[in-house]
Amino acid sequence: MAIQTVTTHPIPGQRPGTSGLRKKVHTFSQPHYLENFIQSVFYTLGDCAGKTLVLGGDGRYHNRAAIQTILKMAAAHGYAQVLVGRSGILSTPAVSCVIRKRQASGGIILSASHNPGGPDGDFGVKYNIAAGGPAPESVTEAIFHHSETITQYRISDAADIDIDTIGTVQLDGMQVEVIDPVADYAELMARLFDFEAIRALFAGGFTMRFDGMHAVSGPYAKAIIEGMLGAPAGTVINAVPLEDFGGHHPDPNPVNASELIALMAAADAPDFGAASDGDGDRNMILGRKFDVTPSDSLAILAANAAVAPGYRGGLKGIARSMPTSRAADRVAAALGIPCYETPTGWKFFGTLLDAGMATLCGEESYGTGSDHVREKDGVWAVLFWLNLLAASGKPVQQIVAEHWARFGRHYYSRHDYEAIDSEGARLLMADLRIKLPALAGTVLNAHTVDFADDFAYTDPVDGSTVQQQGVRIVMRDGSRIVYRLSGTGTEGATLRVYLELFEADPTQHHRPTQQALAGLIAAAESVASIALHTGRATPTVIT
Ligand code: VG1
Ligand code: CO
Repeated sequence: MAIQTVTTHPIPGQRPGTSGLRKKVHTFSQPHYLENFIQSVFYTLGDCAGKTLVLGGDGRYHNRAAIQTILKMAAAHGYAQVLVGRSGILSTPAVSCVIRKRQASGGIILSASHNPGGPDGDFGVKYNIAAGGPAPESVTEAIFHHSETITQYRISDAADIDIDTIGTVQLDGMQVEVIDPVADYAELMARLFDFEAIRALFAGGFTMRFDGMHAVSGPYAKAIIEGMLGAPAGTVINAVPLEDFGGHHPDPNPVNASELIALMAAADAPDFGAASDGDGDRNMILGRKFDVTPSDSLAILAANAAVAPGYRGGLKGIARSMPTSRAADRVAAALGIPCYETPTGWKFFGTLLDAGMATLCGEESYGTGSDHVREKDGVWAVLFWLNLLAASGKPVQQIVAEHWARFGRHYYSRHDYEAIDSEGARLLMADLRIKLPALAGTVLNAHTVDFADDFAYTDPVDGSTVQQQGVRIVMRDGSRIVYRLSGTGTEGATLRVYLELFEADPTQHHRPTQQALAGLIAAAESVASIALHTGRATPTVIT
């Protein structure tokens, strides 16, 4: 066995986006593509000798091949040990959990998250730091700069190793420990939530469907919800990870999880429904014929956190991404704790969590999490809801309605215009930015603009700054319109328009969301000329 130094050349476009580097599989599988990026990660990290790395992915097409390549490159860089999930499986939150528990120096997650998989789908790589969270911008930028000047990479010529059997294998001088992907994570969940109460709930006939969407969370949900909590077999559906996610889009929203939505609308619907995404960090929460918006879910969990043993000591603060509704802000105010507003992407929560300033975090994109790990966490959110349902004895819809009655309702929706022309998208944002200074004081469909700006953020812990994180138009009545371009897509550009309207009056809390937001939707079009710039009369996905 020998370490080879392979000559390569920079491949353009290896700048990580909102959450890692995402490209089509055929881009990732071209010669040197993955190797260049991993070598750039290792250059950024510096001396890797003697360190421990965690490695796993969501099981999508190319996962296994990529794991073998990365193991051989890790061996060539002197890592003492790599912990790999069996069969290459580790959810994003499980990687975060294992990094922290085993005090690894970091981890590599192979996933394009909610993007479709299979040979014609997407692949992705994320690097997580020793705290367990996504690499901050300073690290991802350094990786990108190395990728622009790379001339060679180092890799062992050892044979592929068996990653399907738990145990330790030697790869050159490096130990590869194949671990149970679920064990450490399940043990953490059992410490955070009242498993006794949830077991009693299921024993009493409470019914649920968890849709694994043939992605990574199936094995976790099966082991915990059916195995440890005693829910009947069949509670977890689409539980086996498939390389192409069964041809579906592993994005848990009411549009993509249509099978689950239909189940929850049937006459014999279960009491509770939930789903997670490709890499297991997102969650969707459903009652009978009822879906909970992610922004409301964050606020409701925060307001009821004391039901869970892991949060009984109180919350230090709440953090939400800027486009996420301000429902959580009202809960934070009631609890007398701070609420932080960060740019989109979980990497911006890391410093707040590390500093003990925030306990719960959330994003409108079906992401919820806490300081138990440094990633958003799908199964965790579902267990939190189960704990709440067990403690309250109330159905999902009633919990939400009572929350609105107490705090007011933030009507909320996101309109996505996917795979639009990149130049049109760029022009739309540029035109919008020019208009911003003149918008304050103008009236848009009966909403008077308070201020309009391009969101910039200074991290309160480390002082780092980022600009242009989304254009927001904030009304005097608290309504908001936010425009952003996605940083996770792999085709053209995706425009996201986020709409929020606050309604204090409980008699007005049960209107259809799109109807309640109609005035703001029209205002969003009139300000940004969306149809003109995108060539689309309607969004591709409304959540
Ligand atoms: C999207 C979401 C963002 C989320 C990110 C990663 O990013 O809007 O809230 O953090 O995906 O989620 P963007 O840039 O496309 O809007 V995941 O589950 O795909 O890692
Ligand atoms: Co994800």
